Amino acid sequence: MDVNKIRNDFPVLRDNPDLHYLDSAAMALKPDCVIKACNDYNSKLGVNVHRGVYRLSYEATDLYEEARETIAKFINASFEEIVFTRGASAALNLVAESYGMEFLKPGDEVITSELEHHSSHMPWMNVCRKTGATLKYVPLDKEGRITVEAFKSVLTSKTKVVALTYVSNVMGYITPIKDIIRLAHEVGAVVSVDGAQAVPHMSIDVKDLDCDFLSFSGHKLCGPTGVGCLYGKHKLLEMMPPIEFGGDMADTVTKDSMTFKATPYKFETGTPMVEGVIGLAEACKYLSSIGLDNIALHEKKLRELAITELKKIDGIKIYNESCETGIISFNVDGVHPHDAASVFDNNNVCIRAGHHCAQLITSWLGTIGTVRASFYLYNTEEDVHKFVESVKEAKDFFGTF
Ligand code: C6P
Repeated sequence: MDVNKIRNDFPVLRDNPDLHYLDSAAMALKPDCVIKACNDYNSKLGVNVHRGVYRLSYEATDLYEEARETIAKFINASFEEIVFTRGASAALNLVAESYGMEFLKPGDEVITSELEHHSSHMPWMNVCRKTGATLKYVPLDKEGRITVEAFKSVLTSKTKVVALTYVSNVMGYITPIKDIIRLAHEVGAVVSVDGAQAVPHMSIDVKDLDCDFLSFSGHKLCGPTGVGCLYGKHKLLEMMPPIEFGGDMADTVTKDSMTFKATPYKFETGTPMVEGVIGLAEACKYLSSIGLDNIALHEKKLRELAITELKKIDGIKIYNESCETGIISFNVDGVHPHDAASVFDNNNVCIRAGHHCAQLITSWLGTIGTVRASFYLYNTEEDVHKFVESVKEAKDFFGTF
């Protein structure tokens, strides 16, 4: 992997050579090809899809639907199993609002965990309250991981839904999701996987995983904002009712009846985010051309270097030392994560601080928040050194108070 060549694909990095962007878990930067694909659609077409009876609209529709094919291939899904949403949050909510509200009843159980992002956990808390189903949590092990053994301890014949993250946005741990899916299927439960932090960083094959649903966002995989995907097994999507009604998803409407288009269109109400979808497909092609396995290895190497260097500094609490992806969550002893973050900003190091929309795990860790650095394909060893230097500065500066 030629990181310098890759960096040259990203205008933000070209224009800001001193920038150390370590916040890709929040949002990845966008390469030229993605920006160009969005611009090309806007400048050469810029018209609606599925509606116009004219050449430009047919062309836009073709691009939009070809993008669905590309994104489906990216995770080894079928065309009709890809529903476009505003992002991972909207996709995760769609599963809960549609599948959960339709099929859960009092006495049923939903399994989730304290590692979840709010967008994975809260929709099920809401649906359980409304349906009378019970929400259960996989006990985390001492490192804060979901293990297969712990999952077995909460799985029962009453389990109907399992909603778990594939990769935690705070701890970066990879959930043993394939084994969990197999066990969940043995009791007839469906599994909704939050893939927001997984799909951008590792090869995903939904058929091999056998997951029922997988949600992810475009902006974390070098794509545009405001677009994401719900993968759902076709037979499940067919059984599920739409949760939004209106333009484009309707088939026949009379004063007292309505029918809907086939899956996936019945879930895509209104004018879609056409440029977002086209840009997202381009991002999938871009990442595939570099290789997801190469990207994962690169992130791991940078993370290992960072951990080795961080461990040389006294007074740093690393919460996820054994993590296998590119995320480091830590605190400088006695320093509020936001105070520490201000030092990073002064050094042009972009990191995130706080609870990362995952309050269950921050309270499990016994803290108000963490400082989080996250690596991606365009990061370098120099980024790591500047980051470690900033940690030292934060410690020296605030440690004197
Ligand atoms: N995590 C982070 O900085 P949206 O915002 O809908 O694109 O993605 C929601 C989401 C769902 N699951 C996980 C595991 C996530 O990490 C995120 C987004 C960002 O960690 C913003 S809070």
